Parts: sequence; C-alpha cells; structure tokens
Amino acid sequence: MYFITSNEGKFREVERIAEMYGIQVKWMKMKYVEPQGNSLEEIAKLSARMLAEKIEGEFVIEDSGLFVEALKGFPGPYSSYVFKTIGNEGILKLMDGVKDRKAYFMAVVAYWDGEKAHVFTGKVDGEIADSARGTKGFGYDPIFLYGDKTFAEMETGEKNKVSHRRRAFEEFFKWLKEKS
Ligand code: ITT
Repeated sequence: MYFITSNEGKFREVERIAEMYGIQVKWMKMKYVEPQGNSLEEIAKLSARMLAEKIEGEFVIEDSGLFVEALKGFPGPYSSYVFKTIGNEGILKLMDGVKDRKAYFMAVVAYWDGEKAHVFTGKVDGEIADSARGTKGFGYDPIFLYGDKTFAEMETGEKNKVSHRRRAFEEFFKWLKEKS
C-alpha cells in the first residue's frame, strides 16, 4: 500500500501504526498541489481523485490540521500554509493573553481503491501551550499540549497511542482487515 505524502513525520508515524495491524505501507514521497476546499474531508477526497489520474491502482493520502477554538477553527484546512508562514511562534502570538486554549488536531485519511475514495477521520483534543516545548515530532507538535506534555515531548509510540492520525488510520486499517 502506497502512502503519498511529502511529510516524513507523517510517514514515520503511519509506518508504525500500520505495523500493529500487520500492514506494510510504502512511502511515495511526493508534494501535490492541494485543491481548495472548506473542509479536510473535501480536500482529501478531491486530492485522491486528482492523484488517481496520475497513479495506477490503490493508494492512501492523509490531510490533517490544527483547529484552535478561540481562533474559530483557524488554521484548520490552511494548517500547512500557516505553518510554513507564521509557524508556531505566529500561533503563540495570536494566542497571547487568550484564556480559552482548547484546540484539536484532525486527520482525514483518503484511501483510493482504484475506483473511488473512502474516507476515515480521527481527532484528538488538547490545548495550545503557553510556549513551545520539546524537540520530537513535527509541525505544531511543540505547541500542542496533551495532558501535561506537548506532542513534541513524547516519543512516537506515546503520541501514536492517542493521536488524530492513529485514530484515523486505525479506522482505515480495521475496515481494510474486515473487507479482506
Ligand atoms: P502532505 O500534504 O504532503 O501529506 P503536509 O505537511 O503538507 O504533507 P497537510 O497538508 O496535511 O500536510 O498539512 C497539515 C499541516 O498540519 C502541516 O503543516 C503539518 O505539519 C501539521 N500537522 C499535521 N499533523 C500534525 C501532527 O501530528 N503534529 C504536528 N503538526 C501536524
């Protein structure tokens, strides 16, 4: 099963989750232009359809994002662009002095079976930390607090127990196993 992503952090996490289900995922490292959409689901489905025009057979992709409640869900579907531009420091600045720090990560997996897309989602609730902490993980991990640790203070195995990605891929792998 090919997992198409430009993000090595995503791939390394999924590789470990897949192992738990006895499934081998191979990394197709590729950056594709993401279509515009209002939700991660819409973007994931459109991306799968677009990629299917170039790639033979089955593959899987994942679209994810950070949703900050006090910012009305921002950066949400724009997480990738926002990370590359204002980054973690920019989010912390927007949250300066804000009491309600609730946030969640969401992951949408889109599996293209050769004919159509199947979508699976996962979510994890947490908070935006007061400052960036930790060196593990990737992306927004240093500012995402889960309990008393940020995701960047956790080993992959620990993050993988609770993450949005784990939850979405778990749904997908269970479905795959039931189907076969
Ligand atoms: P691909 O589209 O090539 O898979 P990407 O990094 O551009 O890789 P997305 O479009 O899904 O991925 O954008 C998601 C953004 O949210 C991106 O900046 C990630 O770094 C960030 N993100 C997603 N999951 C995360 C996680 O588990 N921890 C920290 N940041 C995460």
